[in-house]
Formats: sequence, C-alpha cells, structure tokens
Amino acid sequence: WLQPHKWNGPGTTEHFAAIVLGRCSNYTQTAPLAPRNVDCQKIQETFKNAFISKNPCNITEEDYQPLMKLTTQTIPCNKTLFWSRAKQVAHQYTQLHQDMFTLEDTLLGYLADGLMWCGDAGTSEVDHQSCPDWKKDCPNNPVSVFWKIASQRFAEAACGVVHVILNGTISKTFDENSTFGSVEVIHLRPERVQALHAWVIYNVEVPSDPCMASSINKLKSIVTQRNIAFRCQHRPATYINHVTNPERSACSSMI
Ligand code: DN4
Repeated sequence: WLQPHKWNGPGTTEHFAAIVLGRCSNYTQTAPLAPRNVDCQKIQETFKNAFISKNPCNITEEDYQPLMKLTTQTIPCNKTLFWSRAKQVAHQYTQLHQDMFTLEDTLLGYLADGLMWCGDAGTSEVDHQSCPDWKKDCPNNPVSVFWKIASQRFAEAACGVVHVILNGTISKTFDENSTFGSVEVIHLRPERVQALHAWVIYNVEVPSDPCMASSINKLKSIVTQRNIAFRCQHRPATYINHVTNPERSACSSMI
C-alpha cells in the first residue's frame, strides 16, 4: 500500500540531484559572470548534505553555509533586480537585458529555481512523496530556509542603485510579509546601496498612478528611514505586452 503523504507540499522533484548537477555545468559554461573553478559534483553533494537525513521542519541557516560558501558570486553594482509577485516579468526582463541579475540569474538561485527538495531524519533518501508546505506544515523547511538565506545574501551583497519589479495589479503591490519585504529590503546595506528604484508593472489600463498606492508609500518610508533613496515609476501595459509578445511586429522597435 502507499503510505498517506506525510506533508502538504509536493515531494522532491524527480532527478533532483541530476538536475542540480546539469544546471551547474550549464551555468558555469554559459552564464556571464559565472564563478570560475567551480566543482559541480561537489556543489551538488553539498546541496544534498544540507538537508538529507534531517528533520525537514528543523532546517537552519547553518545547514546551508557550506553551499553558500561554494557558490559565492559577485554581481556588479547597479545590476541587481529584485521582484515580488512578478517573477515571470522579472525573468523576461533579465533575458532581454542580460546585464541585469535576479537571484535566479546567479548560480545559487539558478540551481534551485522551481525545484522542491526535502529528506527525513533516519533515512539518507530524499522524500519524493511530499515535503513540508511553509504555511500548512512548518516555516523552517529545506526550501523556505534556502530561499530566505539566499535572498538575504543576495540583498546584503547588492550595491549602487538597485531595482525591484512589483505587481501593480494586486492590492498588496508591496507586501511586508513577502521575501522581498521581510528579508531583502531590510538586508540592503545603506553604506553600499544608494537608491532603490521600483518599477510597478500594470497589465490593465492605469486608472491612477500605481506609485501613489498606500503599499508603495509604506515601502518608501521603510527604505528612506534606512537612509536609502527611493524612486517609483510605473511601467505601462504596453511594456509587458511588448516584452511578452516580442514576435508582434509593432513591438520590435521597443526591444
Ligand atoms: P512572491 O512572489 O510573493 O514569492 C516567491 C516565492 O517565495 C513563492 O514560492 C512564495 O511561496 C515564497 N514565499 C513568499 N513569502 C515567503 C515566506 N515568508 N516564507 C517562505 N516562502 C515564502 O515574492 P517574494 O517577495 O516573497 O520573493 C521574491 C524575492 O525573493 C525575489 O527578489 C527573489 O530574489 C527572492 N526569492 C526567489 C524565489 C524563487 O525564485 C523564492 C523566494 C524568494 P507561496 O506564497 O507561493 O506559497 O522561487
């Protein structure tokens, strides 16, 4: 019989280790700014060792320290792009503008993007059946702790003018409880980061300036209180259409 699933989230992605290894070789051979002298086999084993044979509700930031050390990478000043509730648009943007980097355009984020992983105490196997959901089961699961520490390091290392793409079609355009709001904004270093520029993306007719929304005001006050300048611009509907439908002939001149 199949055992009932232990957790509420999807299980470890099939071929997790092979995918991580393949992504690592692909990244180090093709990506601009890829770190040099990377041992992908070692990275893949270190990644697995962070969570294997451990209670998947009790993962700590220390568990990921060895992986963080092996994947250190420098992003040039002015080239960091954060996003919140706008993952697809942000990634389309960095595909077009390859000198800008989201966390998922760094080696560490690229290895894990879209994957699930967890193990269990008392077994050296990954759990393919289910993994803890961060809301329904526990916050300190392998995937959530990974993104938290990766996002924190990405923000701490940012410098110059940094950017964020936010979603203007939802009420919480800026959400203090998101990873961007609860981890990245508060780990920007005022002595390194001069300004945060927000791009608020709209895919419907703009009824009023989305930069005037109350959640953006909240972001502005958090950022300026930290002695980092803040600027907000909205990107019109056509901008997204042009990015997502580059084949439309009217768009080619905009790209
Ligand atoms: P978001 O669009 O609200 O969430 C992105 C992902 O993070 C979703 O899978 C969320 O799960 C999950 N998430 C959101 N908040 C938390 C939390 N407090 N604890 C655990 N998981 C959470 O955007 P966001 O602002 O939360 O995160 C985006 C920013 O953080 C970007 O600037 C990235 O640098 C970084 N980040 C990237 C990823 C990724 O590529 C994940 C997390 C963070 P759910 O709400 O859908 O269940 O996957």
